[in-house]
Amino acid sequence: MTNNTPKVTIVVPTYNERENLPQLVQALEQLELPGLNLLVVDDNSPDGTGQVADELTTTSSLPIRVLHRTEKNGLGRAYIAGMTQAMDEGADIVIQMDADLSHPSSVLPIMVQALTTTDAAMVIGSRYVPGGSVAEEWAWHRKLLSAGANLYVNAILRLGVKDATAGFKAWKSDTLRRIDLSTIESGGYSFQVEMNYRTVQRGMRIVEVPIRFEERVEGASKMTMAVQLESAKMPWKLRFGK
Ligand SMILES: Nc1nc2c(ncn2[C@@H]2O[C@H](COP(=O)(O)OP(=O)(O)OP(=O)(O)O)[C@@H](O)[C@H]2O)c(=O)[nH]1
Ligand SMILES: [Mg+2]
Repeated sequence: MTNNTPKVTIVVPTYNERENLPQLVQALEQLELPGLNLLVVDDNSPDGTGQVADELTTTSSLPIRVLHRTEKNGLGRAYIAGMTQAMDEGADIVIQMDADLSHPSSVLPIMVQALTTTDAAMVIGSRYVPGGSVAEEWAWHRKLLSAGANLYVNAILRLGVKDATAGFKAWKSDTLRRIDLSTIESGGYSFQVEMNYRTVQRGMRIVEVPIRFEERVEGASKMTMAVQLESAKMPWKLRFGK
């Protein structure tokens, strides 16, 4: 890492998050974490999130860049483009975070510290380790689906992590280079599981720190049936495919 202060790039994919993004930026500004900067990856959101992001690049005290993509192409594809750009721009640490304020920014310093002071290759902001939780507003069937998805994924892939589907993660850039992002197959949310699998396959260590996962503040979920189907198939494909 360079000069002891690592360059920490948060990659935030957005699709129709115009109400949430300014609030997220404000929370990140307040952290005053040295080396912190933000890369927004917007898939040409119809609600104008891309323009909101552009405006934030001039008004925020945080360094912000916006990667504009032409169409909605799935969470996995947005992350691969964003993480690749972050590494090209010299990030030492790359963080994945949702725009909808579900992920507590207050835990970011702890995740960064875990990466810089231990041999962890990646840190998960985890709902399912002691001290972690999901918002009470979550309906019982959603809690069941989330817990079930974790059992399912771990039964097939034996990842050895409690929160295998989490979307709040901090990566050493070295880990991402070893994973070879360009060959990741997932288009949608199964990206999270595929990335964990690659990490474990290459013998690298994943550490989990507890978070409380909040209900999204504004806007609607982008979870679709097609996305869930891909997520259901991906563990089998990873385990038994070629
Ligand atoms: N650029 C881009 N961003 C996406 C896409 N799909 C989802 N996102 C973003 O990825 C993040 C996670 O999506 P969410 O809809 O919050 O998924 P979720 O957290 O499982 O669902 P909720 O709990 O209902 O919010 C959000 O910041 C979304 O705006 C996509 O196709 N392209
Ligand atoms: Mg969300």
